[in-house]
Amino acid sequence: MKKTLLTLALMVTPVCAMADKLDDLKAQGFVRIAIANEPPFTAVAADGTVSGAAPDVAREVFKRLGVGEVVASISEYGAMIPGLQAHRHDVITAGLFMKPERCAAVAYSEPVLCDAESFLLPKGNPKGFKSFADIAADPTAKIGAPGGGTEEKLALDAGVPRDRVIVVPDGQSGLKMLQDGRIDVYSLPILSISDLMKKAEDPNLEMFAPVEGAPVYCDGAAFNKDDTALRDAFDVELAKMKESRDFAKIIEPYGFSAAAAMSTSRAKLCGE
Ligand code: 6CS
Repeated sequence: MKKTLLTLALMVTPVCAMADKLDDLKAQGFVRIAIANEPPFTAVAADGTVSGAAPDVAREVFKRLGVGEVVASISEYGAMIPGLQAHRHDVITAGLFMKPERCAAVAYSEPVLCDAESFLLPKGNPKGFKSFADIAADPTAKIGAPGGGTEEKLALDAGVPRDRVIVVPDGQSGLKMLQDGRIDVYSLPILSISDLMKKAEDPNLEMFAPVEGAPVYCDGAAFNKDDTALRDAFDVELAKMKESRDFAKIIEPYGFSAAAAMSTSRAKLCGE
């Protein structure tokens, strides 16, 4: 008898866990998302309106789960996972690319936004930078990249010394630092650099993409490891949206490819 009760208790716990967290969010009326404000992945307008492909997908998924609003807080990429683990937000929806070391720390959804890497450079690419290794090989070159971000790690892993990898808080700062000659190259995903160039309208700049030797990355919504049941509920709705093309209708106007996200999986991207 006792064994049966214990088995029953273990069987219902996961459902209760999801029910508790999702019920909490429903009762709260909103879900707290971490974003970076890096268009077109994430964007915050002057009036505080939150958009961008990642928050738009999350807003629609959570609406279908019965949570009507998203409340966003801007965070540096390197601070997003610690913030999630400290329960300062409920989910990261920011283009936080899936990589094994991150997959070990959070519970990712299935893939949402995929992109390759790029360099923003002076016109003519005078130093001929095509890869992070090229930057490492030039002892005078300084590269700007987001703190705790993928491009910072790619530069360090390619052998660029720490003092030549400059942490840049946001796109506008990176653009200005490049224009002022304080860095020789600024690296972000292709769509982010494209957005910056479009807005800068600066004929003295050019983009090199895709960066040679850097993979195509995809993000997912990143949940606390304790919230895998909520993550699974998110994935059910995401899969329905992918199937019905509602997913494509949200992300493709931003320049992202639904097919790219649907051609891969969390298991592959996390190296499971
Ligand atoms: O996941 C990351 O680390 C990268 N993701 C985006 C969308 N921009 C830069 C950042 O390094």
